[in-house]
Formats: sequence, C-alpha cells, structure tokens
Amino acid sequence: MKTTEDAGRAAQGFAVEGMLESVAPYGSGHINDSYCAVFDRGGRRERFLLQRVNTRIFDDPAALMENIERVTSHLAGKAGRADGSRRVLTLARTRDGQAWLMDADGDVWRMYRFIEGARSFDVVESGPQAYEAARAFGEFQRMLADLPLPRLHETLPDFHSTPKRLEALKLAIEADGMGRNEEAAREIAFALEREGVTRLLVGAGLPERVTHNDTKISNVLLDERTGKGICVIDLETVMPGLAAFDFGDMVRTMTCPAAEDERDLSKVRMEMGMFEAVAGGYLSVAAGFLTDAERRSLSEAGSVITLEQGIRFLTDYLEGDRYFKVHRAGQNLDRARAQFRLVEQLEEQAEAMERVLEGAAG
Ligand code: ADP
Ligand code: GN1
Ligand code: MG
Repeated sequence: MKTTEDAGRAAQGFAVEGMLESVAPYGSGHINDSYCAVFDRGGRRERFLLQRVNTRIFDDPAALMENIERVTSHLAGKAGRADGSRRVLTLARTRDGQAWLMDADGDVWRMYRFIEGARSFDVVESGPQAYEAARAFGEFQRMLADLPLPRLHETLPDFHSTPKRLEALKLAIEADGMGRNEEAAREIAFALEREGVTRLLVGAGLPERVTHNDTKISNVLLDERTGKGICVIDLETVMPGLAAFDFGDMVRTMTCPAAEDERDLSKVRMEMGMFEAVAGGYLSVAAGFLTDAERRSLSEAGSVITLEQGIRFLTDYLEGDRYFKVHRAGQNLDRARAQFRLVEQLEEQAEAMERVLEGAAG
C-alpha cells in the first residue's frame, strides 16, 4: 500500500520549478491511484495530476508510456497554439528527462500538468454534457486517425474481446473460488444466455483504428465556464481497436442517469434523449471518417460493451474483487446488476436507437 508520503517523494522526482507544497488523493478511477500535487513557484501555485500506474494490470510500463508519449505529442502537434495546453494532456518530465519514473519499490509514477477550469463527471447530468463528451471522443479518434506507424502497443491484449471476457467468466464460475456463485445465480444466467451478443463486434471484419477504449464520461474534461468538451484523459488503453468500442462505452455511461453501482435498479434507464445527444455529438465529427460498416456497428455497440462491462464486474466479484477497486462488500455485484439492467433497457429500445442513428448527421 502506497502512502501520500510515497506520492510526495515521487512528485519530487519530476523536474518542476518551485517547491512541492502538498499532495492529496484525487479522483475516482477504478485502477490507478491519482493525486493532486501542488507546487509553489514563488507565490504562484501550479497543480499537477500525479498517478501511480497499476503495474499489476499494466505489466509493461515502458510500452504503456511509449504509447502515451506518442499519442500526446501527436495531439499536441494538432492543437492550436492558443489554448493548446488545455486540449491535450502534457506529461511532466522527470529530473533525467524521462516521461515516468520507477521508485525504490518498483512502483511506476507519471505526472501531467493539471488542466484548470475544467472538470469531469462520474454520472452524466444533461444532454448537452453528453453531446460535448461524445464530440470530444469523436475528435480524439479523428485526430489519431493519421498517427504514423508503428502500430501502438496493445497495453492490455484482447481488452474488448467480449467473447474472451465471457470465457473468463465461465472459468470463474467453474472455479467458484469465493463460493459466490449462488448469490450471483441470476446474473450468471443473464450473461450465459447472451453468448451470441458477445460476438457481434469482434470478428465481424470491422476496420481497426486507434481508439481510446475507456470512453466513460469521467474520462473527458469539460470546461467549467462553457461546458465544452476540452480534453480527453485517461490514455492508458489508447491502442488499436474498433470505433464501436468507444461508442459503446459512451452509450453505457452517457445515456443512463444512475451511478455505475446503483442498487435501485428502477433508476437504471436508457434515456432516448441522451442517446440522441451521444449519437449527435459523436457523429458530428465521426460521420466524416467512419465506413458504412462501422456506422452500422454503432447500433449494437451499447448492448455489447455494457454486457461486456457487466461480465467483467461479475467475473471480478466471483474471483474476490481483485481487479476493480471496491469501497464496500458486494459492490462489484451491484455494478454487474446495474450493467445488466441497462443491457435490458438497450435491448428494449434497440429499434429506436437504430432510427436515431439512421437519421443523425452525415
Ligand atoms: P483513473 O485511471 O484512475 O480513472 P484518470 O486519469 O481518469 O484516472 O484521472 C482521475 C481523475 O482526475 C479524472 O476523472 C479527472 O477528474 C482528473 N484528472 C485527470 N487528469 C487530469 C488533468 N490533467 N487535469 C485535471 N484533472 C485531471
Ligand atoms: C476502469 O481506470 P478507469 O476507472 O477509468 C477500467 C475500464 C472500465 C471502467 C469501468 C484499464 O476504468 O475498462 O470500463 O473501469 N479500466 C481498465 O468503470 O480496466
Ligand atoms: Mg478515469
């Protein structure tokens, strides 16, 4: 377990002018540990977002950070000079000029300049917010479409291989290592009944492009004053993928007004007006580059990716909560239940979603 003092020591390893004033835990991600580090530069405060990379999950930090360096410098090259530093994450360099450092315990740290006057949301609050977040992720895909070769590293191989996620669930069920199968019997049945759905995206011959792969609403910063989407963050999973992976995770997190672990399932709804906003925002940019097959794949994307996320939470629950951070007992099962409720909603409204996509811009 790392302490805030460890984080403070790591922050000192970066070449930032001024004195480190404070370091405090920040954000609500499920994987890495994030901190806000404040430096005092002669009376002027400068903030940074310091992160300890979860190397249990990302076991090749050099490859991971090489991806992030390539992606951020490509994006920075495209951002206009005015406001450019707010539109792209900027890595702080270590004292010896590297993009990350390893501490004495083998923990890996990196630090970004803090983007001020912007914030992320854990739960979507309005249509315009969904539109802006989706547009920002569309822009992100557009700007990375001409990333020069070589292909990015697959930081987590088969990350969105929904069939493999189902296989992993089956292994967890077979092992029943924590004796939790019985409590999750309904959710297990729900997932196993949908084997066909898991094969709708992967293996369908869709083109590979650079995708973000973790496009939940909390991974985009919106300007506090204008509400505009300004910067896509959390770049760990940026790698080769399908446009539908990103669109599907937007549908999962931007069309439903309930928290990811909501226990009152009557609150877990797919709101058509929000879906229109997500489709409108994303396609306002992506209509310009998607192939016909990619565009058709968007109608199933929400169900597949929401099902996949539910399968992942359920697997982790059965395996003893080893992957996703939990803050209370049963949280991963609650998360899985909420995802599966949303899958039902998406299934019920599939035709209406298709009509929206057919009628959307482009
Ligand atoms: P995790 O992988 O744990 O989700 P993120 O990279 O998404 O970590 O960061 C966690 C939170 O910190 C984000 O939801 C966002 O609110 C905030 N954040 C991340 N990067 C920055 C940044 N450069 N400037 C300001 N806030 C940031
Ligand atoms: C994790 O890091 P964070 O919290 O943004 C996970 C995503 C899941 C998400 C569910 C590397 O994302 O794949 O969709 O939780 N990231 C990784 O909230 O597994
Ligand atoms: Mg995040």
